[in-house]
Formats: sequence, structure tokens, C-alpha cells
Amino acid sequence: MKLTLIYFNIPFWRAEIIRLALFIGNIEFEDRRITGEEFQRVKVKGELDDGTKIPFHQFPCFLVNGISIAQTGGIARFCGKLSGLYPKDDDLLCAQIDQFIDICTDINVLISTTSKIDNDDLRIRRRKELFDGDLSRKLNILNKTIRGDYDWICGSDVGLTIADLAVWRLIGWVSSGMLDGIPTTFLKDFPNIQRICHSVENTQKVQEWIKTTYPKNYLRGNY
Ligand SMILES: N[C@@H](CCC(=O)N[C@@H](CS)C(=O)NCC(=O)O)C(=O)O
Repeated sequence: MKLTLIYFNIPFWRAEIIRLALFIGNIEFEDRRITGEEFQRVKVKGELDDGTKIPFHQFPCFLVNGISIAQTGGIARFCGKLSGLYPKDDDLLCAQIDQFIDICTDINVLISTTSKIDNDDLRIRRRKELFDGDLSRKLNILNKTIRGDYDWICGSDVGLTIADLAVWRLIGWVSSGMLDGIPTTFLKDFPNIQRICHSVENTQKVQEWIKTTYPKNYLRGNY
């Protein structure tokens, strides 16, 4: 099976959940990284310059033997099944994992509403308001939803799943300092989220991936 992930040249959670699931599972894939210029053309045409179809004109896009698949959650589940980080025959556990991927999407979308604000002062003000209001509320609920006695979202019997990868990298982005107006030290107030992030950070394959693929001095997050 020929697998290709198409995304930008950044370790954003939408791509990392997929790249890492495959890397951890020792599954070979092409990690194709496109430029911002090509992205602008894809947004209009719905295909790469080489004619590869991009469903919904969005990234990430995943090719399985040349067939294009979109949507972060669906791709992550497909790769998670290949790598053993998502169950193949346990619908309840699947749903428990899915809910965390979807809350990551909700938090991502909440923050993205501020990213299109060009005026620096206004953007920073909006982000401060967001953090003081809806964003902290969501983080608090996420923290409460993760069990206080678990090192992994689904417990130590299950271990690492794509839910842990999603939360770890999304929170890395939110706490990185790249988002002006959002503080970088908030994770200390959300110990259950922080513990999951530490578990993922301390995974040997994750460390290996970071060392070999992340730009030096990349603002990876404040865990
Ligand atoms: N629902 C999609 C959203 C993906 C998404 O918003 N991707 C951004 C890049 S990170 C994008 O392609 N935006 C262009 C657009 O939506 O037109 C998913 O879960 O993958």
C-alpha cells in the first residue's frame, strides 16, 4: 500500500497526529510538504500542481494508492488502525478516542477565528478575551474530562492512542507563544492535560521524530 501525507512544512497537530501514528507504527509513508503558494492555488482549483485531487480544497490530504482522502479525524483513524493506536474492533473505545480528536478540532477552530485579524492590537485583544473566556472554559472542561489517575487518555491498559497525540500537539501549539495574546504558562493550571502531554513527550519514538523532523528552536510548546 502506497501512503502519502500532504500538508505544509510545519508540525501542526492536524498533520502530526497522522505522521506520528505512522512513524510510531513503523509504517512507511511519503511525507509530502507543500508551499503556501501551492496552497493558495489548491484553495481555488482543488488540486495540486501535479493534478492530485484535494477533496474540499483542504489539508491534510492523504493518498492511499493514489486515492485522495481528506479530514484530519478520518485520516488519523485510518492510520491509527494501521499502527495499533486506534482499535479495529472496539466501538466504545473508538468513540472514547474520537471525542478527544473532535474537542481538539473545536479548540483549533475557536482560536482560528482570531488568526485572520490583521490588526496586531485588535488580534492580541481578541485573543486575550478568548483566553479569559471561551478558551479557558474549554481547557478546563478538557482537563476535567481526562481522568486524574490516568497517564494516557484511555488508561494504562490501552496506552498511547491517537487521542493522546492530538491533545499533546494541539496544546503544544496553543502554549507555544506563536499565538500572540495567549499566555504560554497556562498548562500548570490543567494538570490532567499536562500529564498526558508529558507522557507523549517522554515516548522514545516521539523524541526521535522531534529530533529528526522539527526545525531547531521550533516553539514546540510549554509543557
Ligand atoms: N475539517 C478539516 C479542516 C482542515 C483545515 O481547516 N485545514 C486548513 C489548513 S490547517 C485548510 O486547508 N484551510 C483551507 C480551507 O479550509 O479552505 C479537517 O479536519 O481536516
